[in-house]
Amino acid sequence: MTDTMPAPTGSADLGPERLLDAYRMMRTIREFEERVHAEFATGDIPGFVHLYAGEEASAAGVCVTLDERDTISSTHRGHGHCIAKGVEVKGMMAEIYGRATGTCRGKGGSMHIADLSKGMLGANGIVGGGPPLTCGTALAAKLSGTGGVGVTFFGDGASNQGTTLESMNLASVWNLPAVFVAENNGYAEATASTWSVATDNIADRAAGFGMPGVIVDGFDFFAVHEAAREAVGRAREGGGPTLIEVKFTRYFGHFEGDQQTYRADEVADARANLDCLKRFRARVTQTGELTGAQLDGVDADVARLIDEAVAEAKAAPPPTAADLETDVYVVY
Ligand SMILES: Cc1ncc(C[n+]2csc(CCOP(=O)(O)OP(=O)(O)O)c2C)c(N)n1
Repeated sequence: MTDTMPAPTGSADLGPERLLDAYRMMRTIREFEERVHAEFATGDIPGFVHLYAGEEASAAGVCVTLDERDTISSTHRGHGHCIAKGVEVKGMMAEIYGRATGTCRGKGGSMHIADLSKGMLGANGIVGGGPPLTCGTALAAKLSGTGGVGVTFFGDGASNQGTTLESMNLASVWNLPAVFVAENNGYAEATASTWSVATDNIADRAAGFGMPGVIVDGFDFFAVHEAAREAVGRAREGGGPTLIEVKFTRYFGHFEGDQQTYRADEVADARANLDCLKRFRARVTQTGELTGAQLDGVDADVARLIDEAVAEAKAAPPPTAADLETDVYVVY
């Protein structure tokens, strides 16, 4: 931790085992994204890829509070959400390579990874597509009394979409067990959120929908977790929805290939001074909740896992022409 790096705030109350799980989630996301960044540059990965590096504390801080009753909906920048909700990493990598062994048998690609068995409703190429899905699963959980909570992650750009605003209204009117997580990374493609969002903070809009709104430092796992634990707990107990605004910086361009002419280099500073993984490590080793050796062990496991995932994805077969007619309709 550097002198300028703010100390993480918020209490974890997770215990060493779940703290290690949270660290593994964040490290896996980071390693996955750094590797996809490098592999995409070789030209082997088809389609568009939007990377989540820098934003790990949001997915992990929220998802570590969830269980198998709960669902999440995601965005075009969805790899981190998938990993945090437990989607299998090798299947995800194969999906991104368009292989038949992928999570969606190579038919979805980066922007459409879904695994309903894990409560992951899908990454989503439609900006603002996730919140209405979460209203649906939250309503289903409420009516069937499962105690489940629906969480939707969406960007600052998506926060301006009618679907998102309508969903927040509906969730409040129907008192749904839902949590709205606005991931404000400062830009929608090249448009600054300070320009496109009419209020100073996205969370300020919560009052207009009759729900609590909270702003958290998105580089601080513990701050995100504390806000998420409270929001998820309230939703589970019938207290209705919450809007959490998570503020941070994405480490890569909007998509792979983005020249990023619209922003000054805010990334070097964030990586050096704000990074969620560095701050997590500093906090848990200072408090003695975890040791550096435990964290190093996770780093080594994750590096091996991602190496294997890439090698297996590259060696896997693509879908065949016959696969075109399968998985077209889903029966629930
Ligand atoms: C309905 C719709 N409009 C426009 C687009 C094109 N588009 C893809 S990503 C994006 C920006 C989204 O920004 P934000 O919600 O802030 O998410 P971020 O990329 O910053 O994670 C846009 C406009 C789209 N995919 N869907």
